[in-house]
This record gives sequence, C-alpha cells and structure tokens, in this order.
Amino acid sequence: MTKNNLIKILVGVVVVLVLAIIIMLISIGSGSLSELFMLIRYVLLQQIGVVLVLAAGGFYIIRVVWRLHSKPLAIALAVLVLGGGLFVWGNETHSPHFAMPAFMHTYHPGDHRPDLPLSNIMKFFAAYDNFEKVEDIGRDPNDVPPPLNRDWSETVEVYLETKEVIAEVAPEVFFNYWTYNAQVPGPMLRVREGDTVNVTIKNHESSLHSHNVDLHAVTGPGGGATLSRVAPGETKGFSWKALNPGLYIYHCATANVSTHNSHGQYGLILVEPEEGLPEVDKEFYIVQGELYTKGKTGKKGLTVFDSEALLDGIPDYVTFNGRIETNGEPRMKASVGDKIRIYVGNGGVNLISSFHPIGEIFDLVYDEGGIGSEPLQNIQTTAVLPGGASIVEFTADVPGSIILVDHALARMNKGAWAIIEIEGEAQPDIYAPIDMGDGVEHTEYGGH
Ligand SMILES: [Cu+2]
Repeated sequence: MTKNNLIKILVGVVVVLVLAIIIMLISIGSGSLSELFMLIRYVLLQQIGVVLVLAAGGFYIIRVVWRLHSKPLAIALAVLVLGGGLFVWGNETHSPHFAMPAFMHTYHPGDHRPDLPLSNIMKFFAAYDNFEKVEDIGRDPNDVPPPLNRDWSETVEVYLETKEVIAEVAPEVFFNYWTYNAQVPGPMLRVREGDTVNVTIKNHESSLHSHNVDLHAVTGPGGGATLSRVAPGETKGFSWKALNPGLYIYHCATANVSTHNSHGQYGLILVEPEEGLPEVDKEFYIVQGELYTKGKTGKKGLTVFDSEALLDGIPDYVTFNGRIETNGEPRMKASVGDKIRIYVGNGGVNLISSFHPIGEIFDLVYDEGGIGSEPLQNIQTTAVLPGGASIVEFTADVPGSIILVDHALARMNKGAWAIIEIEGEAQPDIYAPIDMGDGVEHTEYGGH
C-alpha cells in the first residue's frame, strides 16, 4: 500500500463520515437542521476527532511495518494490539443488549437497566422536531398554590401531563428533560387531610417512554404507580384519600426509576392538616435535583444522559428547580419583617441536601416535612433526604440577599443555590458595619 493510497483512504473515511452526518440531519428535517447542528456540534467534532486519531494511528503502524520489512515486528505489534484489547475487554462487564454505554451491568429489579438502548438515541434524533423546546424549564419558586382555608373535605382534581422536552440547564447547555407539565419540578399540589384526590395522568404523544406517578402521600401500592403507568398518548386516572398530613415528594416510578427521576420527574404535594398551617407572609417552592450528563460540567450543546455517573452518584449539575439560577434578577423577593415559609423537596436521586440559608437562621423546621410533630427551633442547616422534604420558616430580619444552598458547598459550583432578595430599611441594631475611624467602611465580615 502506498502512502498516497493511505491518504486517500483517510480522506475517504472523513468524507463518508461528513456525508453520513449531512444525510442524518437532512432526514430529520430542514426546519430544525441548523438548531440541531448547533446543539450537537461538539459531539460531532469529538467523533470526527476520534476517527482522525484512529486513522492516523493505523497509518503510523502500517507505515512502520512497511518501512522496516520486518515480520517479527509485525507479529509483535499484532500481539500488542490483541493483548491490549483482551485486557480491556476481560476487565469489563458486558451488556446484555446493545445499549449506551455498552459495558455496564446492574441489578435493578426486573433487570431494567438505567442506561438507554442505542435504538432510543436514534429514535430521539428522528423525533427531534416533536419535542417541545421549553424556554425556561425551572419552575418559578413563587408558584405555590394558596392556603386552602376550609374546614371541610372535598374531592380535588389533579392533572399531570408527562412530557419529554428540550431545555437549557445553564446558558447554551441543553438537556432532554422528562417532566410533569413541562417544568422541573412538576406543579406543587395542595390538598387537605381527609380530601379525596382524583389524579388524571396523561403521557404526551411526543414521549418516547412510558411514565407514571408515585406520590409519597398516597396510601396504596406504589403510591399510585401501579394504576398510573401511561404509554405515549395514553391517559389514566386513580383516586386516593389523603390520610396523613405532611409534605411529600411525588416522582415517576417507571423502571429504571433512577433514570426517570434524574431526568427531572419529581415535585411536591402538601397535605395540609385539618386545621391548616399557621399564616405566613410568603411561601416558596424549591426542589433540589441532580442531572447526570456526558462530558464535564458546563460542556455546551446538547448533553447526553450519563448512566454511569448516575450509578456512581456524581452529578454534573445539582439544581434548585431544574436549572442553574442565573445571575440576573432573583426570582424570590420578600420584605424586611416578612415571615417566610419554604417548602423544600429533594428529587434525588443520590445526594442528601444540607439545606442552609446564608445569613439567616430557620426559626422553625418541620423536620422531614413531618406535620404533627413539634417543629425544631433555631436551626442553621437541615437535612433534606432524597425522596424526602422539609418545611422551613424564618422571619427576614435585615435587607439584602439570602443565598439558599446545599451546604455541601462544592455543589454550589454545580448549581445548588438560589437567592431570596430582602428589601427594606437597614436594621443597624441587628447588622451593621463598625466605623474604625480610618475612613474605610469595613463591611467584610467574612464567612457566613
Ligand atoms: Cu417517567
């Protein structure tokens, strides 16, 4: 084989690859071609890079053997490649079906693996035009239903639509979220102890997967999951009675459960006690969640779900309400003197949240969302367990920003924070700089 022939082969491989990509993009539809190219250009560049490296490596080996006319060297190289291949192959567990990633084995009940079959990835690109592109996936933390203020039981209708959408985790970082009602978390639900709740769940026609709902407030098998599994386009309903007051997570419980949850399928339901909760000035709704994506945190374009990172419990993003809070206008606002209540949940699936308000103290914590127990008082940080919740309350005493965080603080870098802006008069008897007489205003108190 001459040098020219090898170069021709190399060029041929690249041309075929580029043509295949162009044909794939055209088959998806010209309307979304540029948008899709923008989303997957980093992945394409990476794949082209891999092909170039393999082709150049092959060229190098053949060239060396060709030049030296040495049979023993050719045999040694072949043995090296074969031995290396066996070493890698022998140390991996092997996929029972053709899936991404290929080398993974797990023990989920029913043998439902957390990864996605390669055929689903093909289906995803073929159905790309059908997915709703959601402008803002992060549910507004102000989106809290008002207190019920009634002393009788009712039948409450709840409507959930499961929908797979595309939205930004952070600027220019896109993810294929699976949602309830096209936002993360799903809507906050509010019923009263003793109410009968009729849940209607519809799976949008554009979904590629079945979904369902398991509400931790439900007394009954699967928390509703056994009665609510819906295939794409299907609608089902079930009825349950709210026996226990408290704040509860709901989430998708379709196998593989951890895969569905870590695509964004979770929310909170508050079952008010018969007598209601004490009145406050502001109520907010926050659910912490984790996203597992291929590549490093902040990799731009369409990021693909990473089931190995899920099993290892190392998310690339830890979010308060589905996406990274931008550095723009804070979405939560209150005034000095306001009594604030936050309904906090943890959609998981792996991390325990150490929920903490920087620059405040929780006056009350309904630990683990347990209404009926005596609330804890004067708490700095409270644990919010995966599949668990907490109700925290405090009075905003001074103006300024309160940053809510998961105090496992490395997670702030992955997005686990949100700001409540407190407006109002300064309260120097509570918090003030000290005049050191040097004309410099000393405002650096350090830490929190
Ligand atoms: Cu689901």
